[in-house]
Amino acid sequence: MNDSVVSTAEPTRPTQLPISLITSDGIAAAAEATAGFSMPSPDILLSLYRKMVLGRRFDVQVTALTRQGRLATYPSAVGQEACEIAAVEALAPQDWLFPTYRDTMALMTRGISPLESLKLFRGDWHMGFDPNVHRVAAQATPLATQALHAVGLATAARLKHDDVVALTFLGDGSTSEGDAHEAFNFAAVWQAPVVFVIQNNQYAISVPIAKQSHARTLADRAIGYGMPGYFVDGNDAAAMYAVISAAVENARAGNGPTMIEGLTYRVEAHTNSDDPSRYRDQSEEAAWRGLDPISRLDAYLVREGVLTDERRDEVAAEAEQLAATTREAMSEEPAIDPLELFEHVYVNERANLVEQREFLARELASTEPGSDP
Ligand SMILES: Cc1ncc(C[n+]2csc(CCOP(=O)(O)OP(=O)(O)O)c2C)c(N)n1
Ligand SMILES: [Mg+2]
Repeated sequence: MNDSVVSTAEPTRPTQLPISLITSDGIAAAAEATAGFSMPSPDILLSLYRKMVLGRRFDVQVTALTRQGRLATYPSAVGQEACEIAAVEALAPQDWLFPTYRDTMALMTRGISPLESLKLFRGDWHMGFDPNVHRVAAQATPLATQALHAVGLATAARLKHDDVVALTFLGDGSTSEGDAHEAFNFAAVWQAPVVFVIQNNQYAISVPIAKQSHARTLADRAIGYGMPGYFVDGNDAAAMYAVISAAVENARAGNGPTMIEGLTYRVEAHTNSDDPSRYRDQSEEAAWRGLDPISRLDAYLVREGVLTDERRDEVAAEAEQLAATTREAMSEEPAIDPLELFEHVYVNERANLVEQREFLARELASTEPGSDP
């Protein structure tokens, strides 16, 4: 590609209504709702179904373990399985995923073990897995920083002619961050092979999307940056998979970034320390639970004769096994040395940190069993 040529092609504009392949009743959507995207094959749909069921069971289990005090905190992605799983399913092994704190389900789906993926939220260790093994970056808590990292890695890959696409998740609220703007802009300027998947779950903790953005959709912003934008039903795994796959292939072919907004809903609390009843109506939650992404795919696959009762039972049994493995992984108390906090921060020791470490060491020594309090 010639870097001095600025593309004058009109980037794809987001549709008025979210792109949908399967309606909320589990029926194939009408042609005008599909924006020309095709239904994925039955094998892919079955794989999406299985991974969504496993992902949800894992997430529900982790939330329960957090209530039991086994983890320090956990942001649930229940209700967002179509976005989480379709994104992972659309990536090739050599591609990179840049997740947020909400995307542990995606980490697990990409092959990271429960023990490793949960270390961070357990307060056990900064990051429990080697990012190079599964090509998954650290789960970012500072909002939108992961988008910059994705653009950086993708730009480097392009310069090195590596066949690598970077996909990053962002929340609706995170799109208000300066880092998100910088990532979108430079991804387009450098034509980086990046796919931005915005999970519009309609809340940034207690702030609803209406107080966050006055744009018709978040995907509309793509046009201003000069990249294609897609507004998709984020509870429709078939649609999310079709659109994300096309964006990944487009990036791989050297055609630059794409912004995809999946319209979904965070049915659970922001984290276990949040009480959503203080800022939203329970009937709203109930309505969105009725638009469940797994039941929708289940209904479609049954109607098409692809999902049998036997297969569903097998997947459910596999999910129970995963839940048991997850409980087992969290059953042992990790050996934590609080003084490790000070390691890996600076190459050269800093006087104030040395002082703080010595203070903590004295505190720990004075609280050891048998010491005089
Ligand atoms: C730079 C920064 N500012 C503020 C926060 C505090 N914070 C944590 S989560 C959150 C809401 C983010 O909402 P959204 O991007 O929609 O993601 P969601 O949690 O809904 O998945 C905020 C403000 C933070 N982590 N980082
Ligand atoms: Mg949100």
